[in-house]
Amino acid sequence: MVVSGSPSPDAPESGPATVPGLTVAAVARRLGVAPATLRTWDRRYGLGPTERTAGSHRRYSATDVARLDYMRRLVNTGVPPADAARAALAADVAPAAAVPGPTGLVPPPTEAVDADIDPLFADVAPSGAGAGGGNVIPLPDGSPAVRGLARAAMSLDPIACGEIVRETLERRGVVWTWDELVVPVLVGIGRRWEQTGTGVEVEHLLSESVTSALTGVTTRLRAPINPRPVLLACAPEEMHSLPLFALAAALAERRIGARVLGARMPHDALVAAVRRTGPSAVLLWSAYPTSDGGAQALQELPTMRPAPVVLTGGPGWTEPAPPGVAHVHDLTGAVATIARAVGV
Ligand code: B12
Repeated sequence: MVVSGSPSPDAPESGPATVPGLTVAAVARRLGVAPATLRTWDRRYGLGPTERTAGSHRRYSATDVARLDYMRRLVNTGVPPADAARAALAADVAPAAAVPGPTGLVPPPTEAVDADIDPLFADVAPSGAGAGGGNVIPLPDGSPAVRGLARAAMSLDPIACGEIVRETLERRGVVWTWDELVVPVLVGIGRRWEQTGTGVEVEHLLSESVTSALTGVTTRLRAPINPRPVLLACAPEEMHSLPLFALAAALAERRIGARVLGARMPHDALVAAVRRTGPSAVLLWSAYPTSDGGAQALQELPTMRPAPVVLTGGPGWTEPAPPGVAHVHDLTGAVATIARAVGV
């Protein structure tokens, strides 16, 4: 089987449609992998450059690049490097095209690491590691898939992030993907930010990739079973909308239609949305405690019959829930409570 590259697997390796011999730096830029990682893969697994220039410099051929790209994708999905290398060496790859792929835009991670430590793997702390300084995302007990997603996020590779999350959504469903794959990486990234003040770009890129994968699940729902919608919104100053997309996708799997009103929902806009849609349930998310936490909005919701079930979610709700409001603690609980509210 031909696993990637140009449509013509038989194309000559140095023809105009393929990559001429590339240096390690050029391949690193193209794949978004640090040069030291490529040298390690060469030394450890024999995935090195096979071309030589007249001056006897080693250069990567188009097929070498395609093999490395295949290896990188496997590693990003959590396959152990030695297994990924074996598969890449055995694969019938098509030579990589000369035009840089989207990953060609990704700059390699910094090389400021011990040459013997593969920086791709140094990006992600080994199981049981505590601190999250420098290039490390702390992932105590991270599974291979969690480590793969963390690596893809640290490489700022939206294609790999999207692939990993979408594949897991297909295989395991929304709740498992959110609880076991996405949240551990988000928590690790948050901890790293707390300790080093760095990584907001990683946070943004991963949030966008996850949101888009979850929206893919939500938009598949064409005929919701609930005539009155579920409204999901963030408290007025709240930007952490991601859990709302996870909840909407998990509800969509149960054919419950929800409308995500997104980040920073002003009080009066929420009130207007409730009045206009007559929802069966309203959930207000707050991750970051603010002065009013959005409780004011909940007290100002219009009275209607039947009244919507009103819920709060997220660690930003530090005060007890106002009367008539229930707090949900996790995704499974939120889905179950809302399913009851819509009568399924
Ligand atoms: C992604 C992210 C962002 C993104 C949000 C993008 C988006 N579209 O959502 C951006 C970059 C915008 C952002 C901004 C900021 N962020 Co931010 N962010 C995060 C991060 C990494 C993940 C958030 C997330 O979705 N977490 C997953 C959720 C679910 O985690 P959780 O709520 O803790 O989960 C618990 C429960 O809620 C429950 N649960 C889990 N899933 C679900 C689902 C449902 C439906 C329910 C009901 C419950 C539930 O289980 C968990 C255990 O109890 C967190 C790190 C973290 N630990 O969460 C920081 C974090 C939330 N951010 C933080 C901060 C400080 C900020 C900023 C102020 C500064 C900054 N980092 O730039 C700004 C502005 C925030 C604002 N005004 O709202 C802090 C908050 C600290 C605090 N609570 O006081 C955190 C915790 C990072 C940290 N370690 O310090 N952030």
